[in-house]
Amino acid sequence: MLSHEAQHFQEKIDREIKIEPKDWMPEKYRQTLIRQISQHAHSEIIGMLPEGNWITRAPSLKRKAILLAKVQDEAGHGLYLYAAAETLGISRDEMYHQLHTGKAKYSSIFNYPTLTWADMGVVGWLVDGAAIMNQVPLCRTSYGPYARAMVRICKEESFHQRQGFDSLLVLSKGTPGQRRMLQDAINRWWWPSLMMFGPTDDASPNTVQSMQWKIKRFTNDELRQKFVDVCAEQVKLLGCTLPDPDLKWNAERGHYDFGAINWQEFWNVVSGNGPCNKERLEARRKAWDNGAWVREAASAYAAKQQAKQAVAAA
Ligand code: BYC
Repeated sequence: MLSHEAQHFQEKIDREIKIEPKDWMPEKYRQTLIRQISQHAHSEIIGMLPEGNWITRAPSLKRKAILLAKVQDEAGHGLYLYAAAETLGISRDEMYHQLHTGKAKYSSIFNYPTLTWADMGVVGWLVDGAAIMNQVPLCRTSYGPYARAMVRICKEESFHQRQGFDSLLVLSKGTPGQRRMLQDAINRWWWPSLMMFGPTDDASPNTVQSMQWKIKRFTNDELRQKFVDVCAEQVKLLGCTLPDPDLKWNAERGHYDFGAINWQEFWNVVSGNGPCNKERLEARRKAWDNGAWVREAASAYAAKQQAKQAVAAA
């Protein structure tokens, strides 16, 4: 039998009333949100690294300005999300600690290397495209601060996806070498992008409860299918193909069928053994250590200001 508080909580969820930081909530709801939002925030911050890698090598001033703006946006997304997670009673220092010690996960996709300029466009098209597919429904997630952060993030992600596709369209009309580079990038990013949606529904321990609490609005497999359906059409505009011999329109289902995902590779990457896991975490730890003097100076300044105010008040 549910307690009065638990009943009231579930009624609000069922009536689409947002849960706010000071409302009563089950401990498991709070912990699920802390896990998901902090993982999401870490993904944004770690996600800056593979793209940041190309800022100095962008082929024109226009592309450099666009890439710079995109990478800065990702930092902003991380900050809104850390702030949303803090409303659930965890400190930012604790979240960073969880990331730096490998306790907290971040999206598997950012453990793959960005080898050519075409990767920048493909990351925009496929990685931001997958992110949008997952994040638009999160604008209606049941926890108010997370839902509100997602509204702004989705607007920016939509620009990211378009700039990626735009740069790929240019490559697709370029030299044979540029077209080969484009197809190669699609071949390398396609399967990892499908893995971004998480394990299949029957292997996803969190989905059932997250759907009941309306944290998630669609299951991992539902979102993955929508993404495949969209990309299978978009790739035609680039004159390219997706690297899946089993990709085929299924008129009966009204969806594209697609081939088997290598889940062993996915779990290998998630457990820290992907191509770039070590490099990514090292970069984050180094940034944290190098920033120690800034944190100390800011704390010393805040203490001084507080002392001054106390004297003035006395
Ligand atoms: N990578 O029960 P499940 C971006 C974990 S960044 C790593 O299905 P859930 C961008 C999962 O955490 C976009 N781990 O979990 C930034 C769970 O772990 P626990 C990032 C994964 O939470 C810069 C376990 O596997 N987007 O757009 O119900 C540049 C079982 O999974 C992954 C978000 O974070 C993965 N791919 O569903 C460009 C969106 N998948 O229980 C672009 C918010 C699963 O051991 N997050 N795991 O801790 C979500 O929507 C959900 O957390 C997921 C997973 C759909 C990802």
